[in-house]
Amino acid sequence: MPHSCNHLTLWYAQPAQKWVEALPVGNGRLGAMVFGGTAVEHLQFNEDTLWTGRPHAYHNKGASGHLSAVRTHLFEGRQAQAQRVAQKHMMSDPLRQKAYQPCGDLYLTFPGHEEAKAYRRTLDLDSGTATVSYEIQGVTFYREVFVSYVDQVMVIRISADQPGQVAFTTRLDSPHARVRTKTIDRDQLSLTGKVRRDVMQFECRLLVRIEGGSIRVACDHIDVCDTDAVTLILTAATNHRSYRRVDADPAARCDSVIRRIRRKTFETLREAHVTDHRSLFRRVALDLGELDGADKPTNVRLRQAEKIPDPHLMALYFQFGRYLLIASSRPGTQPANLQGVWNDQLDPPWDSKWTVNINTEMNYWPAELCNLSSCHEPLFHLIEEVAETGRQTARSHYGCRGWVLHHNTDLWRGTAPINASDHGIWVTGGAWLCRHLWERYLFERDLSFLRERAYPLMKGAAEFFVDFLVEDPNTGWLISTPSNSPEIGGLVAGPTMDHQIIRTLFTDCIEATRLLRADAPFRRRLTDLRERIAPNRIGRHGQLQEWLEDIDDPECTHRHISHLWGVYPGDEITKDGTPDLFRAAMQSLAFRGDEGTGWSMGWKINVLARAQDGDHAHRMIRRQMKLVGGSDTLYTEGGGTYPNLFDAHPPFQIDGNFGTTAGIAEMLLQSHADCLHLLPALPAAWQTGSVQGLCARGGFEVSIAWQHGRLTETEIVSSHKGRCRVRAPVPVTVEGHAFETIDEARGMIEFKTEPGGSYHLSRI
Ligand code: FUC
Repeated sequence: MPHSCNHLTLWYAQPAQKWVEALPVGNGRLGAMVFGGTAVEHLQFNEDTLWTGRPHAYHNKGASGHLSAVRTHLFEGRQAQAQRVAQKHMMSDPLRQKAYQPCGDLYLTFPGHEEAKAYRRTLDLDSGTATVSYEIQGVTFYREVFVSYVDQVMVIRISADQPGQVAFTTRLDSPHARVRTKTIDRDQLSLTGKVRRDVMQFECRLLVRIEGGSIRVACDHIDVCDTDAVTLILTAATNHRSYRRVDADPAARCDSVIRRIRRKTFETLREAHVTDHRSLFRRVALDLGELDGADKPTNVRLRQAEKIPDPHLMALYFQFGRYLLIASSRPGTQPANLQGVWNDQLDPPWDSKWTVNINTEMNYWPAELCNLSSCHEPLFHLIEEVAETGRQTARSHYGCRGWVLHHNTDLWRGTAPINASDHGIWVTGGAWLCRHLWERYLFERDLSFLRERAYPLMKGAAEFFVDFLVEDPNTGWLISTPSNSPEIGGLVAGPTMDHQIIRTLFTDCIEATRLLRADAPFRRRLTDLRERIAPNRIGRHGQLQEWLEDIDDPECTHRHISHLWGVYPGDEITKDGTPDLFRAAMQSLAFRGDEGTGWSMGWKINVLARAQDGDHAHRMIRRQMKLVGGSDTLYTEGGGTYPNLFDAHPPFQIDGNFGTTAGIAEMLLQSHADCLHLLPALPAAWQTGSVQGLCARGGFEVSIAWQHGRLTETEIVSSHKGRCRVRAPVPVTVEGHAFETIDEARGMIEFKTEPGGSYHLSRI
């Protein structure tokens, strides 16, 4: 029996009591939390299109008629009136968006399994499999759970090391009211349900296969007796077809999935899953060094790491982030929402939506860098859809062309401002998402992607701002108004973040039109407007101003660091390129402080990586990995990490996992400033280590090794004919190839590349 205790395994010596102790598995569409109880196993599962609501256009038809009044109030310093008018006339209809829903619960009851010995519960990141094993009266029982993307099913296998020992009762349940169960074909249970008062319908299907022994199927449960092993196969589906249509047949969908796997053995299903999972997961390896005690349970190690940093646990956390993206975002699925694909509540925190004033984007920070480019795909599809609905919102809320997305969207692709005008009216959500399209181009250099998918969406987002930007009567600059600096300071004229995002969008569009040799008049228009957008400014405390006026409060420790967007994820403020602004940005960061929600800390790690401050970034990772979840009241603790390594906002929010994963990579490799910067922020605590398979802008895959804090060797694989510029912390040579020294002081060299060429750099 496989008993994984390798370097890529989370493990625990007891079953999960709480949801944030259970272990997540998923295939992007289906997700489940495995609790691992001995007498009762509980798998709480989700299907990513099960939401409240129905197809709906949220835009508010008369809104744009009030735009000029709101602007005038803001220009003349009447913020409260501006917010009042906007709240009354310019908000989404209805005011709130809909919520992601849990789907069901699978329970297995094992009589006589209360007292178990040698208990072990694991999540093997490398095979994408959760396991449970324990011993009862000399018999070892073993469970294995995975969710296959290839076959679209969750597979659970229960076995024992002696024949005829496996016996249990299984049933399906759901938190939704009025669900119905029935049996199908003497080996299946079906559960059907409906989201209360809404149109969403779903069905879950459980197929039971026994080896030896007997099976008895009742209307709401299945008993298996005296079997050698049992394989349970679960799938689920809804009637969702697209954000406009909910006319699919969940039963037919389940049928077709079950039909396709009917003849496949457990081994075949498992092998297909593991091969698929590893084709993504194994692209990156990370070794940050070892510590004695790496074989202890993960929760124990988290506790210990509060005293002694555990580099191996950090590497595990990094790989867990990559694992979560593979498990929550695959081509054809919904993008990872605030909780990825995992949610057990009918009324989840912030509706478990896609919040785009930081959270959704952060989910995708590791996608390109950490070699999971295909997992980015669902986000691109969402952008295509909000670009459609966002066109109506642009027109009816602002009388503008192009498309706009405010700070949230849901399954129905709402794009209008929600909740309250003081933070809901924030116009740069779509423009920020467009950065992801451009970044994909930068990483892969695929001109057809740029031409066919990215640029048309980027252009639509830019067109909105061509119409929306207005001249500030006080300064003469073009500004974004009304908007806000997420979620602080209320509705204003000209928050810094908006200008950074819009300037970057214009710059990216200008570059795209050059590459595509298209749209020259539009390029000229953007070039002209870009010069007139309000610039970044340094305020009286030496800070980067968050607003047009110099009103930042140095005491404010708010979780959002929106005006640092230009440092990360943007790149218009860099340490070497714009040193004064960069210093100001770091002053702003220092005022905000290290403490924060999970995602706030995740963002700060990336900014500190760009500041090339490895030791501070490392302290932030330790803070992020502080174990929380000891108490029942999730909201009472600060940001950190739950026993299952899920990020605590609190409550659970997956963005911090992804932000920290990206941050760890960003400490080892950067490529935003016209070169591959090797080990830009290596902390003293990571003395010796290596990373393989990170991606860099320009079409490169990079592996780096270091010893005693010094780079030893690097392998760069290029997908293109061109040039590669590398900045290394020690003098390097490119073995067997000519290279030029570009900047000796900064250790910058350049060499020619061929498609598929592999270049070995070593220390001179
Ligand atoms: C933004 C943040 C909150 C939370 C929510 C989902 O509104 O300010 O902290 O993450 O999104």
